[in-house]
Amino acid sequence: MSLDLPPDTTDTVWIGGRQADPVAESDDWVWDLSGQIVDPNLWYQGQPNDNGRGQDHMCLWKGENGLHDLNQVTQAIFVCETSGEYLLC
Ligand SMILES: [Ca+2]
Repeated sequence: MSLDLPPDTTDTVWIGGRQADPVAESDDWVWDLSGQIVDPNLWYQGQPNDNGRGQDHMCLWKGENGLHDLNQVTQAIFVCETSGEYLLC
C-alpha cells in the first residue's frame, strides 16, 4: 500500500484519521469514517511523535511514504479515496 502523494499536490494533505483518545494520549489511532484502528505499520519513520503536543490528527506529507500526526490548526486540503485514485477536496 503506497501512502505517497502525487507530485502535483500541496505539501500536506489531511486524510481523515485521528488519535483515538487525545485527552488520554492513547497510542491507538482510528480512521474517522470507519472507526477502525490504524495499522501502526503505516506511519512514517518516527511518527506519530506529537511534536509540540496536540498533534492528534493524521496527514500525509508529499514525498514521504507514510502517515504523520499533525496539529489540527494546520491548513491543508483533504484527500478522499476513490477506486484507488486520489480525489483532492
Ligand atoms: Ca508529527
